Amino acid sequence: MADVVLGSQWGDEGKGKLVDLLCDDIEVCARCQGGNNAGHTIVVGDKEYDFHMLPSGLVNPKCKNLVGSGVVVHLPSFFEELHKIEAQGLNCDGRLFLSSRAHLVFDFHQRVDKLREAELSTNKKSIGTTGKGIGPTYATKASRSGIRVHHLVSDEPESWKEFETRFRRLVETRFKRYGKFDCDVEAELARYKVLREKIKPFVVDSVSFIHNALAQKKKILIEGANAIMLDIDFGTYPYVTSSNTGIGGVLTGLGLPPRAIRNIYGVVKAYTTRVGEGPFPTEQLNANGEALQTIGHEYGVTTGRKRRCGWLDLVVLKYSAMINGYTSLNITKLDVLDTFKQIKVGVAYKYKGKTLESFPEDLFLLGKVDVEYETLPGWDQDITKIKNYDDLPENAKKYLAFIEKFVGVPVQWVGTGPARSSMLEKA
Ligand code: 2SA
Ligand code: GDP
Ligand code: MG
Repeated sequence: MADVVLGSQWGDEGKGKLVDLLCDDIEVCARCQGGNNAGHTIVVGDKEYDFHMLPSGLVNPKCKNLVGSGVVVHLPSFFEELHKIEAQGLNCDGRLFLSSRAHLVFDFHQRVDKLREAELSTNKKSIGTTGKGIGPTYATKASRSGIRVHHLVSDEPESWKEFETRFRRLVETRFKRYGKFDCDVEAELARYKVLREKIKPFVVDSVSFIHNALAQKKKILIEGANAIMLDIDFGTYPYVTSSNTGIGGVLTGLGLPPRAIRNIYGVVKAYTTRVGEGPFPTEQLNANGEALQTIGHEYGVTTGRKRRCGWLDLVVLKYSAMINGYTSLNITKLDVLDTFKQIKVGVAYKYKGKTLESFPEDLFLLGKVDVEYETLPGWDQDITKIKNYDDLPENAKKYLAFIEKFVGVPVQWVGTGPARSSMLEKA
């Protein structure tokens, strides 16, 4: 059976840390969607690892790691990330696998990502992407003109020909759309001939890989990237990423049947953050938001951008729990709230005096809602040294109980600091 870790807000909830904790006991860790736009910081002892596209299970020397078919992969970044974590002392030999069905991200996709953002910015409508070529690659995938890993590595002579033809056509059509930008097609093709040999040992049929693991009753953990409010279907479209970041993407990105899923862990930051543009109803453009940003060290792991900050939004969380069906929650970064005398949580959206039933799809409407808040007392105490859930201050426990009751999903873990040891499990 497979357990799943998913982001329940706009990302950066601390999924990597939970994956790392669970991986002590895990035999296979898999990524199912997204690309190197994701960023997970994992702190183990005095070492800090930044993962982007590779599964966080690499931190556990016994764990095998799969980059699934739903992931989009920029091969130069794949190797860069791998070399970086290896230089930090992780031995990844024979433990990292890449799906032959995954789509490739090329430099030109990244150029197009930035050109499109620049174009949108003239109308103040840019998405605030990471510039990693994620949207343009999923667009070529959906339009059936994409290039997959097997096109590159197959020994069938027609495959390389197909790779080359597709590559030339893709660049040509982008030149037509965006004007001629810097892209040396011949040099790129030569570069990919080298990368072809380098990537070959990592490539597997991921469907067989994951189903063999299931048949052998291996413990599997699936690591979601980004989060449900950035989901292409259920997020704040168009201010979203280009994959299904919820439970749907887990199934389609790995070829897993629903009944293979056991636990679905929703990771919830004790407040809310968002990077990039787009609506954020509980955002605090004031001293509270600044305090959350500073105390929480809220900077993007991939781009270094400041994350926007605000109070916990339970309307979002309830919507998120409906879609993903969490079996339990991991509330992270509770320690960041330690110094707040009062803590607010968004409990309803009101429009024209009426409470909305769910999270609205129409961003114009969303922009006009009034958020109704509940104010809870803070605990005004350092919780970072606490080792047991029961020893948390009463008001912290009340805060957690409030979330649990509102969302109807039990809290299983609470994060009280960045380290692996700073995670309290509720008995
Ligand atoms: P993209 O690049 O096409 O996926 O961007 C589309 C939107 O998705 C948001 N997005 C993210 N939001 C939070 N964290 C992400 N990962 C990095 C991190 C972000 C960083 O872990 O810190 O370093 O800036 C991530 N990736 C994509 C993005 O901001 C757009 O709103
Ligand atoms: P992810 O994308 O969901 O894996 O999250 P990120 O790694 O992008 O961002 C979460 C950040 O919060 C990282 O820097 C973590 O080290 C840190 N973090 C995780 N859990 C906690 C916690 O409970 N308390 C504190 N203070 N930091 C945490
Ligand atoms: Mg992140």
